Parts: sequence; structure tokens; C-alpha cells
Amino acid sequence: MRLVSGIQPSGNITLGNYLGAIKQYIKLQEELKEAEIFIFIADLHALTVPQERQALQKSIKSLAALYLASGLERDRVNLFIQSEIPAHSQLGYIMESTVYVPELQRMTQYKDKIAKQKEGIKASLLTYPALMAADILLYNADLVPIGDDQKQHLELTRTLAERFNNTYGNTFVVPKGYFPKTGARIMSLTEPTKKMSKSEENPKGTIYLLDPINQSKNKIRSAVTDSDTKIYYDKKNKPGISNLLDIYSALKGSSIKELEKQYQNSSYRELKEDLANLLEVVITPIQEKYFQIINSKELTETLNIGKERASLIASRTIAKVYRKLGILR
Ligand code: ATP
Ligand code: LTN
Repeated sequence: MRLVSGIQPSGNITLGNYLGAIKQYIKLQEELKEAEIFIFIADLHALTVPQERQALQKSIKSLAALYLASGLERDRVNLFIQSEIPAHSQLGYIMESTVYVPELQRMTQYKDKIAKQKEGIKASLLTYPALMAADILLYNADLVPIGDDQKQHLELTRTLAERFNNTYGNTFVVPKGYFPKTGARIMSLTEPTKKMSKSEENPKGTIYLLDPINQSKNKIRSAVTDSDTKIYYDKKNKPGISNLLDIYSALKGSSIKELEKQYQNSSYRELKEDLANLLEVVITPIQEKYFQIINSKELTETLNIGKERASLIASRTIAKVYRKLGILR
């Protein structure tokens, strides 16, 4: 059993990234004792939108440290940086030669991002799912833990794996997605109908894992709610409160039903105060560990070991793929 996932170092890591992705990696690391786990920093993906050189370099290292600070164990996980394994770009190109243009144009994330950007749209923003498919198929992953927003890209990965297998004979494992029960789609605290995202311009709606905790607690306290006073889950009519319940449930591990019962006679203020305190309990130890790790030798060593293992598997896959395609002397 192999598990693969990654996050783009395209900005500061958010509570959405933690609950939708990182927390699931830790859970699976504990549950699937036999699984081989590959977690990477998707730095090439970050180039799909403009990046500032120094900021990108800082984000790459910061994300690596945050993975370990959140509980990924050095000897259980192969942690590596995508760009250090050239096979990602190599298989990415093969996947671009497998996918059809309309399949890429149909991707919701692409449509959303071009609507916001208008000018200077890079070709890699369109071809991004081909590289993501390569990231997964290179390692013959069985399971890919991701948030809801990546569901469509995973479906496309499955389609491409099947298409390649049908044309060239069995080559790739067709992977399955793994989505959290709650917290798969954390919304902005100021606009609870929009996804909480690292590249969002308005930072008021986003909780960043490494921000001073009091700042984050205040963001919870001033989160947008509705004029009703009752606490219950209704995504359509009460998106703000439903988002807070989602966050609470994902942080605590209790079900939405249990929370609705617990807070049936409480005010919004009480819910927010409890959630702010819960956030502090979860995030503070991660931050403490992060600052111990960020400049350590341990971090560099972990990335070196991860690179070696990933490199071995990835180069075997790419050799096999070239052979199947007839790209040989
Ligand atoms: P960007 O804003 O740069 O597109 P992002 O914050 O959406 O980035 P990604 O790097 O695209 O983050 O995603 C990393 C992982 O975090 C993915 O598995 C994704 O599904 C998950 N994720 C991102 N945002 C959320 C969210 N709001 N709720 C739950 N999971 C999320
Ligand atoms: N596209 C993902 C990040 C990502 C990824 C992957 C996730 C790139 N390659 C492979 C899982 C498996 C995103 O979250 N934006």
C-alpha cells in the first residue's frame, strides 16, 4: 500500500490545508502501519501563478518544517521536494501528451483562477492537473489524501491512468482519493461561501497556522455569522455557523451532531470562545515544534533521505513508461 500527497508552497499554510490535508496524513500514518508514505512540497505547482523568489524559497522550507511539526514522523514518511526529482517534470510531459485540452479546460480550479486573474495566465495553470497526475502515478500510489477541492483533479488522474493502461498495457495503479469526514472544505471566516485559501487576498477570513495565536483567536471571534441565534448545521442558510461547526468538529474529532446537541442552548459568542480556545490548544504545540525544527540539521537530513527514496521509485517508473511508449534507442 502506497500513499502520496503534496501541498503547494504558494503562500502561508492555512487551517484549511491543515484540516483538509495534513491532519489526514497524520491519521493515515497512524492507522496504516504497513503503508509506504510519500509526502512532498509541490514547488513546481507554485509556479502556475506569479511568485517572488525569496518568498518562494522561504515557503518551501517552511512547509517542510510544518509537516514535521504537525506530526509526520521522520522514519515513517518519505518527505521530499518535488523539483528535486526530475521524473515529476518528465512524467508531467507524458501526461500532457495523454490528457485532452477540453478535459483541462473543464477543471473548476482553472476556471476560478482565470476568472480572478484575467491577465498573464500561464500555460502551466491549464496543464497543472497533468503534473499532479504525474506526481501521483510516479509512485504507483493506492491512496491520495486531499481536500474536496482536489476531487476533480484526482478523477482526471484516474482517467489518465486508465487511458494509458488501455493504450500501452498495464503500467499505473489507478489511485483512490481519501477525503476527511469533516473539514474537507473549510470556508473563509469573512465570506463563508468561499474556500479558505492561501492565495486569498483578504487575510481576515483566513487562519494561518504560523500567525500569532491571539490574532487567529480574534479572527474566530469576529467570524461572520447570521442574524438567527440558534446553533445548528445548515450550509445553505447558515454558512458561517456551519463553517465554525465544521472547524470545531475537525479539530476536536467530535461529530457535528454531538456539537449541535452540546451547543443547543448556547450563544454564538460561547461557541466562538470555545472554538478559539480549542484552536489554541491544537496550534500552539505545532508552532513550538516548528520553531525548533526550522533551522535544524534534522530537517535537511529528512529531506535528503526522502529525496533518495523518492528518486529511486520515480526513476524506475519513468524508465518503464518510456519503454512502453517506444521512447528508446
Ligand atoms: P492556493 O490558494 O495556492 O491554490 P490552497 O490553499 O487551495 O492553495 P493547495 O496547495 O491547493 O492549497 O492544497 C493543499 C491541500 O490542502 C489539498 O489537499 C487541498 O485539498 C487542501 N485544502 C486547501 N484548502 C482547503 C480548505 N479550505 N479546506 C480543506 N482542505 C483544503
Ligand atoms: N494540486 C494539489 C497539490 C498537489 C497534490 C499532488 C496533492 C500537487 N500534486 C499530488 C496530492 C497528490 C493542491 O492541493 N493544489
